[in-house]
Amino acid sequence: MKLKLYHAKWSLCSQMVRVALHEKGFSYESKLIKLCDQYPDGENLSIEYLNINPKGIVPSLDIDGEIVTESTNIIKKLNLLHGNNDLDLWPLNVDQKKLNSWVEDTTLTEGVPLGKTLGTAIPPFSLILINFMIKKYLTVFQALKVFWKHPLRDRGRFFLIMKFFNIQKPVAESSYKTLVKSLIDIEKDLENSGPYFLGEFTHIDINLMCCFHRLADLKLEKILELDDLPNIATYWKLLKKRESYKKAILDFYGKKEKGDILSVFGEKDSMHLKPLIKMVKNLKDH
Ligand SMILES: N[C@@H](CCC(=O)N[C@@H](CS)C(=O)NCC(=O)O)C(=O)O
Repeated sequence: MKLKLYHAKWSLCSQMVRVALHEKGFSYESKLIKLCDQYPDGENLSIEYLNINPKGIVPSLDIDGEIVTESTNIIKKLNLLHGNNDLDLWPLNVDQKKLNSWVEDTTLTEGVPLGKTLGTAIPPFSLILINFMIKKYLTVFQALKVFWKHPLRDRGRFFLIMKFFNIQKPVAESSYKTLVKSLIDIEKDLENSGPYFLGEFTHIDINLMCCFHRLADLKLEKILELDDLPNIATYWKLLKKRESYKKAILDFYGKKEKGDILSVFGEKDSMHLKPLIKMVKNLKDH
């Protein structure tokens, strides 16, 4: 069986699929796509890529000529195939309803308003970097081209606005509550399970590994290390120890990714860290 993954280095949904591929023990051909919000020559809007994924987003997986899109679909599909590792990401002995709803809530799903679920509450915090990259790498003409060409109209519009304005602060602030509530729910759920979210390692641990890692990228990792959320602190340490964390996430950071993060944050924490920690303390007692 031949697998070809179309993905981006710094893309949450691509990370999820790469972790799944690694965990299941699949080797694959890698086709890195330069995204239009990070590179002037956005390959995700090229005719070639739009023939693969008409929405112009990554990841997409070619399985022997069949194109599968949407990270959750891809991971579910991979789970039905046999890789070198005997690992079931959807084991029948775990609560399927819970697994399904948590996986849904930790995926970036079109149509779900930003900030409604954990999966859509994290991208607003990523905007600080996207805002920076659009301003740095795209000319006005290129930003207009993205606006014009992007099949997802809202994204094209969003990217164009970001060329001129810094919108990340208010958008991130509107996601505080969902992020904090989700962390408190995870903390409570871990109380009765462990070491992984539903006991054994499943699809939800992949999504949470990538969501938590994104918080670390955005200099919010301290929120995962609080005395108020001790189960999350232990769980996050465990996730980081998995080989897939290094091979499918960390190893994909090059000079550009590291440089952009450093340019935006320097050695400082995120401006959102303190208010978020305060909110954890307030909401945890209720
Ligand atoms: N629901 C999709 C979301 C995919 C998605 O939004 N991918 C982002 C990267 S994480 C992307 O391609 N962004 C580039 C763009 O929108 O132009 C999935 O889970 O695969």
